[in-house]
Order: sequence, then C-alpha cells, then structure tokens
Amino acid sequence: MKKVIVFLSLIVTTVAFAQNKNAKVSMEVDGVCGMCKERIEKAAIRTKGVKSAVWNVDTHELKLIIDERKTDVKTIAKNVAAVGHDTKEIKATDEQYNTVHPCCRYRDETVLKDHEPKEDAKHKSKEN
Ligand SMILES: [Cu+2]
Repeated sequence: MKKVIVFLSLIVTTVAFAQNKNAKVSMEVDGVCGMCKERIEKAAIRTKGVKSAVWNVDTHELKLIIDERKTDVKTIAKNVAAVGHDTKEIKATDEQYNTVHPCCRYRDETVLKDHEPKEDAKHKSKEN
C-alpha cells in the first residue's frame, strides 16, 4: 500500500511540474485604447517564448499562449510595464509611463472619461 501511495504521489508531482509548451495564461494590464492594445501586445509578443498575445480594451485582460520552458508571467509583465503599462504585479515607473502617447494616459481621470463608450454619453444627454 505504501508503495502505491509513493508511486501515485510521484505521478501527481510530475504532472504538476511538467512544463507546458503552449500554456494559456492571462494577466491584467491597464490601458484605454487601440494604441494601448498595439503597444501592450507588441511588448508581450516580443518576449521570447510568447506565441500569442491578445489584449482586450474593455476587460483589460491580456490573454497569452506561452512556452513555459522559455518564459513566465512575471517576465512578460516586466516587459509590458517597460513600455508604460501597469500590470497587476508590476507597475510601470513614472519614467516608463510618461513614454506613452498623451491620449493613452490611463492614470489620468480626464483621459479615462474621454475613452468611455459613446453610447453612455448619448443616454446621459437624453436623460437631461
Ligand atoms: Cu492608448
């Protein structure tokens, strides 16, 4: 019985630590528009081991397919922050943040308001 347990736990650890060539992972990245999307995806895809990178402007989710033998989420987050975009784990420095286009300043309240869906604005004017 003891041997069986040892054998089973060996299988479990092997599976848990097996490195996936096409691992699907995602992370949260701050941004406001299509220009941000391009910048974020470019930074992610330039990272060695990243096969696919798609950022959603509404959900702020960056969906990735990565080779776990070559990269990890932290490395990608660092590269995304380096082009000026905050991730949940790693924040861009002020210097990095200042390199983004003025209309992409996602930390700025007025910029965020400018990027709110236009339909909302329509509803508001009808109500008034
Ligand atoms: Cu932008």
